[in-house]
Amino acid sequence: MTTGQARRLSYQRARNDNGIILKLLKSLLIVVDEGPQGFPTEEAVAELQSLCLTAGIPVGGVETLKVREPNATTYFGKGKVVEIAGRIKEKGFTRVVLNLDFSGIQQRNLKESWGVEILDRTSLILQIFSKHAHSAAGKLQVELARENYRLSRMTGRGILLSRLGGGIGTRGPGEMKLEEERRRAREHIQRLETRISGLEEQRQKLRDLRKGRGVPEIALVGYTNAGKSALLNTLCRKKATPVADKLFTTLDTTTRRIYFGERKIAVATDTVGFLHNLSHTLVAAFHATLEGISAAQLILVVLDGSSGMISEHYRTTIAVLNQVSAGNLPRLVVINKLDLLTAEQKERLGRKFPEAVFASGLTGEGLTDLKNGLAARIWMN
Ligand SMILES: Nc1nc2c(ncn2[C@@H]2O[C@H](COP(=O)(O)OP(=O)(O)OP(=O)(O)O)[C@@H](O)[C@H]2O)c(=O)[nH]1
Ligand SMILES: [Mg+2]
Repeated sequence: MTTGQARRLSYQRARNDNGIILKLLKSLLIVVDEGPQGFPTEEAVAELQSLCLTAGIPVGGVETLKVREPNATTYFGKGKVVEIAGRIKEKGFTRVVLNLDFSGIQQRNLKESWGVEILDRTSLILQIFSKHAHSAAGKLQVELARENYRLSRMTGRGILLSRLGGGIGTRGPGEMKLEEERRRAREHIQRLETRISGLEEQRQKLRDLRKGRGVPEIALVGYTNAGKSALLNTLCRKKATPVADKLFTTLDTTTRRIYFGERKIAVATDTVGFLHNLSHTLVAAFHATLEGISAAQLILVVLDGSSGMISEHYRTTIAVLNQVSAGNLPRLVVINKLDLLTAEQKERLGRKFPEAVFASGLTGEGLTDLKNGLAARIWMN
C-alpha cells in the first residue's frame, strides 16, 4: 500500500469512527409537562432543543412526561424510571437532558438506574455559559455559578460518604472530608464574589463619571435571542457585540455610544439575556451584572415580535427587572424583527403593546422611530 492510500484509508476510518461516535453520543431529551397553567410543553421542547444545539449536543429523541407528585429520591415514579431505562437501552442513548433541576440524590439515583450521564437544566446552561464568557467578569460569574452548583450538590454525596465512614453517632472520615470540601468551596465562592464586586465597582465608577458628564445610560434587556445585540449594533452603527441564532450569545456586558444628533449622546449597555425558570444559582452568579441595570436612566425592553411566546417573554423580563430593583425605571418596549412580521401580526402586537415601537435590528427598519422614542423618554422627562 502506498503512503497516500494508507493516509486515505486512515482518513476514511476516522470519518467512520466519527460517524459512529456521533451516533453513540445521541441524547434523549426529557421535558416535563407543566400542565395548562405552566410553560407550554411544545415551547419547552423547542427551547431545550435550542439549548442543546447551542451547547453542541446532538439530540436523538424527545420524551414528554407528566409528573403529578415528584418523588423525593428519583423525581419520576418507579414505573417511569424503568420505562425510560428500557428506551435508553433500546435506542442506545448515552445521555439524558432534562428541562428541570434535581437534587443531588435524585440525580445520583437516576444516573444509577439509567446508566448514562444526566444533564439537568442548570448544568446545560452552565455548559453554554462557559463557552460564551470571554471577559474577566463574565468568566468569573460563570465560575461562581459552577461553584455554587457544585456546593448545592455536595449534600447528597455526604450521606453516601458518611455511610462508608464511621458507625452511629460518629463522624466518619467521609463526612469530615465532605465538610472540608464544602468549606473550601464556600471560601472559593467568597473569593470569586469579592473579585466580581471589585469589577462591578469599576463599572460603577465609569457610570458615575458618565453621570457627572450628563451622559444618560440605556440598558437593553430581554429574553435571550430577542435581538438585543443586533439592535445595539444597528443603533451604534458598529459591530460592537456578537449576534447569533443561539441562546445566551452575550454574557459579557458591552457599553456603546449612541449619537442622536444635535450633540446628544447616550450610552447603551447590552448584557446577558433572560430565560424563564432560570435557577437561583444562575441568577445569583449574574446578580452583579443584573444589578447594573438599575443604574440606567432608561430600560429598553427588547421583544422578539416573531415569537409566539412574546407575552411570556415580556412577563419573564418584567419579573427579572423587579428582582433587580429596576421595575420602576422609565422604560420603552421595542418589538424587534419587524422584517419578519406581516401587517396583521404587527397590528395585533400593536394592540397588545400600545406603547411599543417596532424596529428591525437586521434591516434597520423603524430605527428612526426607535431613536425618537428613546430621545423623548431621556430628554423630555
Ligand atoms: N429577521 C431578523 N432577525 C434578527 C433581528 N434581530 C436579530 N435577529 C436574529 O436573531 C438572532 C439573535 O440575535 P442576537 O442579537 O444575538 O440576540 P440577543 O438578544 O443579543 O441574544 P443573547 O445574546 O443570546 O441574549 C440572530 O440570529 C439575529 O440575526 C431582526 O430584526 N430581524
Ligand atoms: Mg446578545
